[in-house]
Amino acid sequence: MEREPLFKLLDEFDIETPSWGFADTGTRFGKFLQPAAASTIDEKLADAGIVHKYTGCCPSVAVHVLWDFSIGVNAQQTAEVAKKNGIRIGAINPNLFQDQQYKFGSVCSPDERAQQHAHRHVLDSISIARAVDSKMLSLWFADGTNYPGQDDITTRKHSMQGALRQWHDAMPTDMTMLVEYKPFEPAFYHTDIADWGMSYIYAKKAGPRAKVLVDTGHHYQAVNIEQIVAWLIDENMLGGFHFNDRKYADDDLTLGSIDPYAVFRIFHEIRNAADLHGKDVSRIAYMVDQSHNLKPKIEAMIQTVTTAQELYAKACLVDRKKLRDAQTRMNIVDAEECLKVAFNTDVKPLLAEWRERNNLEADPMAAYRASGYEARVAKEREAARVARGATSSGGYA
Ligand code: RM4
Ligand code: MN
Ligand code: MN
Repeated sequence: MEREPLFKLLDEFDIETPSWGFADTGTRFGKFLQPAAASTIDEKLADAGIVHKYTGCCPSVAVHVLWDFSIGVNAQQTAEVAKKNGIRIGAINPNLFQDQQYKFGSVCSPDERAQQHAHRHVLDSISIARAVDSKMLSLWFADGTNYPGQDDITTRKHSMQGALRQWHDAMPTDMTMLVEYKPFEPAFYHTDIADWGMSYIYAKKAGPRAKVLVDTGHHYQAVNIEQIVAWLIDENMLGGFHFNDRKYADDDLTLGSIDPYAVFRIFHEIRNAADLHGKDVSRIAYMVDQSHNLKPKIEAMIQTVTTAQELYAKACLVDRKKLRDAQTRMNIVDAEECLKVAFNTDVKPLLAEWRERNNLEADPMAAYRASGYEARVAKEREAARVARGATSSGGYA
């Protein structure tokens, strides 16, 4: 592939970072605190701005309503803070799993008060989206049951359908609803949106602006995620991704840390859909959703987005003409080699060149480390925490 078209594809490849990826996170066993981790939304936005400054490909940041906006907060002001940091607010993630009312679920709960609470929260989230000019409402539900017989699966399905339809119609007309699925956890018997087929059906019933969100960690072992991606694009139903990697379940490790070839194969299907099948893939939302508990937050994020760029660039390099030819000749070895050759190409020099063209440092990680940002904010944030009388934040993020 020629340099120019590749660089154009890289120009268009934006990745959204999550506000919660800059905060202290942990597992259900505990949280290990980092002095430089962000605790306030302003700190999270400053860190997201730094990632964009060094990578040039992360112009927006996803927010989690309960973790990032307190009641009575002026959301427009938050959008201003983002702007000052050279970024904007991206997907709005309502929180439908933390409140005590949600013990038996949110919209699928048999408890009407939980359903109403969820309904109000999503409408509030849509108002926040309007205020910050966000075009994405990203929905993930912890809804499900823990024991056979606990509740009626079909009744719950109907509740979810009704709620999604209502919220879809409450969104501004230029807003997209993303419906995320996850096979289990925290529900351990059945989950109300357990796989991509369920997300697809819910999104279809909700309305034309609802699409499926694929979180790479939300599948059972060995599921062929790239096939799901190919199908969803072909059906015009792929809304976007939550990027992370996994070894066992929803481990939330950094993207490409365990299986970079799998990520490459996903990108290959996206490029294939565009180049071979004429699909418009320009509106796919690439978002990071990880819980890099032990890595320094900003380094983890820079590592993640540069890994995503590298794997995307490799997928762009697949010689699709040659591949089609090998497929037509039914030559499996030649066909597979097309993918392997692209995957094994060292794209680091190409990316360095792309960065230099965009007035960025060739090596974002080295440049970030040399800036001394982490040590500086660690000091400031420790002092700010002491002044606030806080030793650690209570919530997950
Ligand atoms: C879930 C899922 C969602 C995220 C929550 C906190 O596993 O990945 O996207 O918002 O975690
Ligand atoms: Mn997710
Ligand atoms: Mn997850």
